[in-house]
Amino acid sequence: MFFSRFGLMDGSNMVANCMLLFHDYCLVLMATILTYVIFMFFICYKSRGFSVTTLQGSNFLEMVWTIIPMFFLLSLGLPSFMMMYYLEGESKGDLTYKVIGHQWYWSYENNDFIDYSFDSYMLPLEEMNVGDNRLLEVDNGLTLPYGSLNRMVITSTDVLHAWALPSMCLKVDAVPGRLNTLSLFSLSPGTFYGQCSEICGINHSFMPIKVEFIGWNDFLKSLFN
Ligand SMILES: [Cu+2]
Repeated sequence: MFFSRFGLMDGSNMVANCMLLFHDYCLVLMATILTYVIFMFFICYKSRGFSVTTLQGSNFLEMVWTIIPMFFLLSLGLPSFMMMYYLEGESKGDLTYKVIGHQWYWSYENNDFIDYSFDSYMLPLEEMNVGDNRLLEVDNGLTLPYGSLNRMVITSTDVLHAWALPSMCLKVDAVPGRLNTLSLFSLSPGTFYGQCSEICGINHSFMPIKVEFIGWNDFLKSLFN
């Protein structure tokens, strides 16, 4: 329990796990480069016989220290762009939800099958049941089918908010007058929590996000009931 708090939350879908792997890779790469630079610095500093003049005019060496960092940069840039475009570049999803931030609650709109919208307020302490998560439960959570690509369109009506689901490595700003998109995908059923992640006023800490993934059959039943 203690050591698990050093890292980020476990990823709950494919792209979240890719991002966590990429994060670890970046840290390892940076630590390796830093160690190497410090090590070389001490070698140069300590040894009197070693001088940079012996390295001047070496075409081979110049090629090596240009090409090797280029591969390091490519190994950082390519996966980063791939994940970024995967997360926000999707123009067509199975379902499209509009997420609107308000001071201080979220509301959701959808009209893929029927037109409906609802507000999602935090559940106060008095209304909670044993086992509920304090500051994370809501009265109306968002319910989505798992195994389908959900396109989230995020905006705000008053000030900046941010819609975030840490276990899916998602976080996007809700900006008044602007639509930001996200792809939300889960391979398994489950409940995921998040919180508003942009300081938006006095009740900033009290506008949680709850997303529940259920099967398509249950989802359609819940829509038409
Ligand atoms: Cu907010």
